[in-house]
Amino acid sequence: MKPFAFAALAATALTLSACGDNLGAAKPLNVVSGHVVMGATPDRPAVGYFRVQGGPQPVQLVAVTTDLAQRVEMHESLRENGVMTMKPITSADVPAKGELVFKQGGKHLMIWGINGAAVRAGKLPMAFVFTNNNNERILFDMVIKPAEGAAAGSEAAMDHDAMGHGEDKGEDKAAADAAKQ
Ligand SMILES: [Cu+2]
Repeated sequence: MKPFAFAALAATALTLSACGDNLGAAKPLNVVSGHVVMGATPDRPAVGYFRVQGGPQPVQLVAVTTDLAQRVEMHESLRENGVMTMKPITSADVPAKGELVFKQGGKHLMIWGINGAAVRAGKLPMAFVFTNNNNERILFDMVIKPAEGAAAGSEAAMDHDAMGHGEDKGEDKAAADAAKQ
Protein backbone atom coordinates (compact mmCIF):
# COMPACT_ATOMS: atom_id res chain seq x y z
CA MET A 1 0.00 0.00 0.00
CA LYS A 2 1.33 3.41 -0.89
CA PRO A 3 1.81 5.84 1.98
CA PHE A 4 -0.72 8.23 0.50
CA ALA A 5 -3.44 5.59 0.27
CA PHE A 6 -2.82 4.51 3.85
CA ALA A 7 -3.15 8.06 5.13
CA ALA A 8 -6.38 8.51 3.22
CA LEU A 9 -7.84 5.33 4.68
CA ALA A 10 -6.83 6.28 8.20
CA ALA A 11 -8.47 9.66 7.80
CA THR A 12 -11.65 8.00 6.59
CA ALA A 13 -11.69 5.65 9.55
CA LEU A 14 -11.29 8.54 11.96
CA THR A 15 -14.11 10.44 10.36
CA LEU A 16 -16.40 7.42 10.49
CA SER A 17 -15.73 6.68 14.13
CA ALA A 18 -16.27 10.29 15.16
CA CYS A 19 -19.49 10.33 13.19
CA GLY A 20 -20.60 7.06 14.75
CA ASP A 21 -20.08 8.42 18.24
CA ASN A 22 -22.31 11.36 17.51
CA LEU A 23 -25.04 9.29 15.96
CA GLY A 24 -24.94 6.72 18.74
CA ALA A 25 -25.45 9.48 21.32
CA ALA A 26 -24.59 7.01 24.08
CA LYS A 27 -25.14 9.00 27.25
CA PRO A 28 -22.56 8.53 29.96
CA LEU A 29 -23.33 7.37 33.47
CA ASN A 30 -24.00 10.57 35.41
CA VAL A 31 -25.76 12.14 38.36
CA VAL A 32 -28.16 14.61 36.75
CA SER A 33 -30.01 16.15 39.70
CA GLY A 34 -30.28 15.93 43.45
CA HIS A 35 -31.20 17.74 46.64
CA VAL A 36 -31.21 17.33 50.40
CA VAL A 37 -34.10 18.22 52.70
CA MET A 38 -33.09 19.09 56.25
CA GLY A 39 -34.70 17.30 59.19
CA ALA A 40 -37.47 19.04 61.10
CA THR A 41 -35.13 19.47 64.07
CA PRO A 42 -31.31 19.49 64.20
CA ASP A 43 -31.16 16.03 65.80
CA ARG A 44 -33.23 14.50 63.00
CA PRO A 45 -31.51 13.18 59.87
CA ALA A 46 -31.82 14.97 56.57
CA VAL A 47 -33.07 13.06 53.53
CA GLY A 48 -31.51 13.07 50.07
CA TYR A 49 -33.11 12.50 46.69
CA PHE A 50 -31.40 12.33 43.30
CA ARG A 51 -31.51 11.02 39.76
CA VAL A 52 -28.79 8.97 38.06
CA GLN A 53 -28.70 8.61 34.29
CA GLY A 54 -27.59 5.15 33.24
CA GLY A 55 -24.66 4.73 30.86
CA PRO A 56 -24.12 2.11 28.14
CA GLN A 57 -23.54 -0.65 30.71
CA PRO A 58 -25.64 -1.66 33.72
CA VAL A 59 -23.89 -0.79 36.99
CA GLN A 60 -24.71 -0.58 40.66
CA LEU A 61 -24.57 2.40 42.97
CA VAL A 62 -22.82 1.07 46.08
CA ALA A 63 -22.33 4.16 48.23
CA VAL A 64 -22.97 7.87 48.50
CA THR A 65 -20.50 9.68 50.72
CA THR A 66 -19.60 13.17 51.84
CA ASP A 67 -16.87 14.65 53.98
CA LEU A 68 -19.32 17.21 55.35
CA ALA A 69 -21.69 14.95 57.31
CA GLN A 70 -21.24 12.42 60.09
CA ARG A 71 -23.07 9.55 58.43
CA VAL A 72 -24.92 8.70 55.20
CA GLU A 73 -27.08 5.63 54.60
CA MET A 74 -29.05 4.43 51.59
CA HIS A 75 -32.59 3.37 52.58
CA GLU A 76 -35.62 1.98 50.88
CA SER A 77 -39.19 2.69 52.01
CA LEU A 78 -41.51 -0.26 51.75
CA ARG A 79 -45.17 -0.83 52.51
CA GLU A 80 -45.51 -4.12 54.39
CA ASN A 81 -48.98 -5.22 55.53
CA GLY A 82 -50.19 -1.67 55.12
CA VAL A 83 -47.39 -0.24 57.23
CA MET A 84 -44.60 1.92 55.85
CA THR A 85 -41.21 0.75 56.97
CA MET A 86 -37.72 1.39 55.76
CA LYS A 87 -34.55 -0.58 55.67
CA PRO A 88 -30.93 0.13 54.79
CA ILE A 89 -29.78 -1.05 51.37
CA THR A 90 -26.20 -1.65 50.28
CA SER A 91 -26.62 -1.15 46.55
CA ALA A 92 -29.07 0.03 43.89
CA ASP A 93 -29.18 -0.98 40.23
CA VAL A 94 -28.62 1.57 37.48
CA PRO A 95 -29.92 -0.04 34.28
CA ALA A 96 -28.08 0.57 31.03
CA LYS A 97 -29.58 3.58 29.23
CA GLY A 98 -32.16 3.78 32.00
CA GLU A 99 -32.20 5.67 35.26
CA LEU A 100 -32.05 5.21 39.00
CA VAL A 101 -34.26 7.55 41.02
CA PHE A 102 -34.11 8.12 44.76
CA LYS A 103 -37.36 9.86 45.63
CA GLN A 104 -39.87 10.44 48.39
CA GLY A 105 -41.62 7.21 49.34
CA GLY A 106 -38.96 5.05 47.69
CA LYS A 107 -35.23 4.78 47.87
CA HIS A 108 -33.64 7.71 49.68
CA LEU A 109 -30.53 8.85 51.50
CA MET A 110 -30.49 9.48 55.23
CA ILE A 111 -27.86 12.01 56.24
CA TRP A 112 -26.87 12.70 59.84
CA GLY A 113 -24.88 15.63 61.16
CA ILE A 114 -24.46 17.87 58.13
CA ASN A 115 -21.68 20.41 58.65
CA GLY A 116 -23.08 23.84 59.56
CA ALA A 117 -20.97 25.60 56.94
CA ALA A 118 -22.45 23.35 54.24
CA VAL A 119 -25.97 24.17 55.45
CA ARG A 120 -25.22 27.90 55.33
CA ALA A 121 -23.70 27.53 51.86
CA GLY A 122 -26.84 25.69 50.77
CA LYS A 123 -25.09 22.78 49.15
CA LEU A 124 -23.62 19.45 50.15
CA PRO A 125 -20.86 18.04 47.91
CA MET A 126 -21.40 14.28 47.61
CA ALA A 127 -19.52 11.45 45.91
CA PHE A 128 -21.54 8.72 44.22
CA VAL A 129 -19.61 5.43 44.04
CA PHE A 130 -20.43 2.88 41.33
CA THR A 131 -19.25 -0.65 40.50
CA ASN A 132 -17.84 0.22 37.07
CA ASN A 133 -14.25 1.22 36.32
CA ASN A 134 -12.85 0.19 39.70
CA ASN A 135 -15.49 2.07 41.62
CA GLU A 136 -15.96 5.19 39.55
CA ARG A 137 -16.77 8.18 41.73
CA ILE A 138 -19.01 10.93 40.39
CA LEU A 139 -19.10 14.16 42.35
CA PHE A 140 -22.33 16.15 42.62
CA ASP A 141 -23.31 19.17 44.73
CA MET A 142 -26.68 18.50 46.33
CA VAL A 143 -28.79 21.63 46.91
CA ILE A 144 -29.82 21.83 50.58
CA LYS A 145 -33.45 22.77 51.23
CA PRO A 146 -35.09 23.60 54.59
CA ALA A 147 -37.31 21.08 56.34
CA GLU A 148 -40.65 20.47 54.69
CA GLY A 149 -43.90 20.74 56.63
CA ALA A 150 -43.50 17.08 57.58
CA ALA A 151 -45.72 15.80 54.79
CA ALA A 152 -47.44 12.50 55.54
CA GLY A 153 -45.50 9.63 54.13
CA SER A 154 -42.29 11.56 53.67
CA GLU A 155 -39.10 10.12 55.03
CA ALA A 156 -38.53 13.34 56.94
CA ALA A 157 -41.77 12.76 58.83
CA MET A 158 -40.79 9.25 59.86
CA ASP A 159 -38.93 8.27 62.96
CA HIS A 160 -35.91 6.71 61.35
CA ASP A 161 -34.30 5.55 64.52
CA ALA A 162 -37.32 3.38 65.21
CA MET A 163 -37.85 2.23 61.63
CA GLY A 164 -37.00 -1.32 60.84
CA HIS A 165 -36.21 -2.20 64.41
CA GLY A 166 -39.74 -3.13 65.44
CA GLU A 167 -40.07 -0.26 67.89
CA ASP A 168 -43.69 0.48 68.61
CA LYS A 169 -43.56 4.26 68.44
CA GLY A 170 -42.24 4.52 64.90
CA GLU A 171 -44.53 1.90 63.49
CA ASP A 172 -47.59 3.44 65.07
CA LYS A 173 -46.64 6.74 63.48
CA ALA A 174 -46.03 5.12 60.13
CA ALA A 175 -49.36 3.33 60.35
CA ALA A 176 -51.06 6.63 61.09
CA ASP A 177 -49.31 8.21 58.10
CA ALA A 178 -50.30 5.30 55.89
CA ALA A 179 -53.93 5.55 57.01
CA LYS A 180 -54.09 9.17 55.89
CA GLN A 181 -53.25 8.28 52.30
CU1 LIG B 1 -34.80 6.34 55.74
